[in-house]
Amino acid sequence: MNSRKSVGRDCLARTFALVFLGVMMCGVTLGGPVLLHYGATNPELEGWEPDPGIGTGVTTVAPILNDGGYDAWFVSDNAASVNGSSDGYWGSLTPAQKAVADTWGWRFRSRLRVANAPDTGLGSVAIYYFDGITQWLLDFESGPAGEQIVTAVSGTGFSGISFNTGSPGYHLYEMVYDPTSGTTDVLVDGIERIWNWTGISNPIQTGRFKFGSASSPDSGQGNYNTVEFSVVPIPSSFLLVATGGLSILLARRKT
Ligand SMILES: [Ca+2]
Ligand SMILES: [Ca+2]
Repeated sequence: MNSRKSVGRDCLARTFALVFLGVMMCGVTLGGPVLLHYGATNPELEGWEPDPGIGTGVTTVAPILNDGGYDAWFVSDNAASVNGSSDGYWGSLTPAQKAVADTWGWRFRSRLRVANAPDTGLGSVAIYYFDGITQWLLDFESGPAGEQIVTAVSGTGFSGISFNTGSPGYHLYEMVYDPTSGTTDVLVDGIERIWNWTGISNPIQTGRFKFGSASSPDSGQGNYNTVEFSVVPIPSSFLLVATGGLSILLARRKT
């Protein structure tokens, strides 16, 4: 092979490799937790944005310590009618984070409990995410013995697919979005309980996630121990395959 051509191709392959790895590293950097609430800390100190009704008589908030072994921040919707605004705490994705979330997926999880028993759901205790097309909302309620029930909302009036945990107290709820199928799975305490959920159409907002009351026509208190929205990083297995493929490409260029 002409040596000048060979050097040129090597240079091209190396440039491609650097650009490729740069893009991949950028994707990895963008992955991981975007915003986290933990324990009894005021979410505003953690970077969450409060709705106007937060801390008013309509919606009271406060720390709560050793609540069955967990510290938490509670959000209590005190209005049995629809609130003037949705009363919760917001976080937003940057356009770059939103692009990674759309392509590689996202996870929104919370360890919480509905404090009153019984308490109908109807959005008074909720976590949700707007992806620009669909709203993914988990609605929480409790039964007579305080057993915690989660509903993946897919219709009007907060109707949807429900799972009864069968026990009171805190549980860990996770929404995991699969960009391949465009559906979301719901895990409770690490076990998949709801799958192939398609959410509910809502193109009004994009790249925003929230916990608290969703302008509910109902009252109710949620005690939030953990709330975390994560953009899913590029899987390391993909990186291995990609870099492996690149090595083969470079080796072939050299022969
Ligand atoms: Ca309300
Ligand atoms: Ca309620």
